[in-house]
This record gives sequence, structure tokens and C-alpha cells, in this order.
Amino acid sequence: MSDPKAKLVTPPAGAAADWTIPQDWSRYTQAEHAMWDHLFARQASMLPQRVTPAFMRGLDVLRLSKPGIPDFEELSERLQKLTGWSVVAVPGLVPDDVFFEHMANRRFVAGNFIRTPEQIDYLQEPDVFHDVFGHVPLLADPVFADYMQAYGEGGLRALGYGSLANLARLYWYTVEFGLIREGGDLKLYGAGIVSSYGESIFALDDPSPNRIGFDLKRVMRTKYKIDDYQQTYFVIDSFEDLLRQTLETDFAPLYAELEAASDLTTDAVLPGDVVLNNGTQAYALAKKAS
Ligand code: HBI
Ligand code: FE
Repeated sequence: MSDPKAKLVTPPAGAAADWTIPQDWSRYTQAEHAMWDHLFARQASMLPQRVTPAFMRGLDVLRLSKPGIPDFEELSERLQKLTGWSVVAVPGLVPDDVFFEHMANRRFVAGNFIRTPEQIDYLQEPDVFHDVFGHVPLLADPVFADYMQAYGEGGLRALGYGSLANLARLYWYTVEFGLIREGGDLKLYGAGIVSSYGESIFALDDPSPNRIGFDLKRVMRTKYKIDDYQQTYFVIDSFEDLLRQTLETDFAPLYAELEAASDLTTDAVLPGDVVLNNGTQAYALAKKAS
């Protein structure tokens, strides 16, 4: 997951100018490897029917079911051969420009630490399980891999226009919390969902959230929640379609247009929406009442 409010500016001691650090794989304890194995087993048991087949293929070709926290060097070697991406370690959230610069160069930054037992179902900073289990399998998919690079390049441009808040919503509602329609079924692909036990069920099966057909401009107008399940999920038709729309869009005039348009609330349903599920919002309403 990513927090767009990250305010750090200089790399911490021990980090390089690009914020990378050695993964220091040999430093993980048995308990830390066991935490990975536990999280992995919990997700692996329910994902096969729920996640896009491309994700399962990624887990397989990258040998991610091998016990223990993956060694980034070994992982990067496999990934490089498939799509030219690599995985580099960082201590936590990095500044937006650093994040995008890495992505534009096909380097995915991953936290090298793993959550503690107290943080098992919720943590603020992305750890190695979210980053590697959640994000890396789809980097083995050539089309998704291109989308991620395009996003990094677009992010650098958006910073120049001062329009990151709008572009960050695209990342949020695709890379982190996206759903995809495949063979008439809805499947998961967003890393924030697939790395979360509760949300992997909620996003697909619960009547609460809206599920709405993906529309680039609509998504970029929509606010999001960083600390609870989403009230709306957007559904793409294919990675090809997502990549094509992103590459064909001229973002500069779109940002100008968005600046004049109002933001949409996290639960909005509009007349022009392709509504796959008009959510009851029962979950969010109950949370608010408690
Ligand atoms: N840093 N490590 C890390 N991981 C992220 O997902 C991340 C980040 N810095 C910035 C950031 N995400 C976001 O601001 C962008 O997704 C917009
Ligand atoms: Fe993430």
C-alpha cells in the first residue's frame, strides 16, 4: 500500500541516494520467515479461485511458494529474464519522485521488513509481504509490467504538473485495489486486496461496496480511504485495455479538466457509471455508527 502523504525527504542513515538498502536476507529470523509462511499459506489457500490467473502464473514462475521470505537477488534474476523488472529493498515509504524514478526504470521498491504478530491484519507501511507477495507476481506479466513502467513515467510528469493527487488515485484503484472481469467472472488483481485476508473476501463477495466499470477520468476524480476496506472498486476488462487507455490518454489536458471538476466521494454512484454492484455500504455505515 502507499501513503501519498509521505513527507520524508532525505534517505535515512545506511540508505543510498536512491533510498535503496541491502536486503540483508541472512538477517531474517526464523520467526520472520515463519510469519511470511503463515501469511503465504493463508492467502494461497483462498486465492486460486479469486485472483486473476496471471497472478497465479507469476507466483509459479517466480517460485514464490518456496518457504521463507524471498531473496530479492534470486527473485530479480527470474523477473529480469521474464520482463526486465527487478526488486530493490527500501527501509519503508520513499518520496514520490524516488518511487516513480525506480518504477520508470523497471525497479520495484519493496520494504525489507516484515510485520510483527500484532500487525498481522493491519499495518501502515508496506512490508515485504505486501510488496513482494502483493505486487511482484504481476510484474511477471508482460502487459502489466509495461503498465507499471508507464505509471512511473506518468508519475514523474504528474509531479511536474502538480497533479499527483489525481494520478495517485489511478494507482490506488488499479495497482492496489483493482478488480478485473475475466470470462464473465470478477477476479482480484490489486496488491492491497490480494495481500489482505479480509479484503480478498470483502472486495469480491460482500454486498457492501460498489463495483463499477473502470473509467479513467471517473477514477481520477474519486477519493479513497487509506485505513479501511474500499467503498468502491473499479473493474477493468483486461490489462491490455488498461495499458492502452493509459498510453493513449493525453494527461495534461485531463489534469486541467480535473482541476475544474469536483472530487467524488468514496461511495458515489453516478448516472454514467457502469454499475456491476450498487453497494449497500452496510459495512461502512456500521463502522461509522460504532
Ligand atoms: N514508497 N516504499 C514505497 N511504497 C509505495 O507504494 C509508495 C512509496 N512512496 C510514494 C508512494 N507509494 C505513492 O505516493 C505513490 O503511489 C503515488
Ligand atoms: Fe502497494
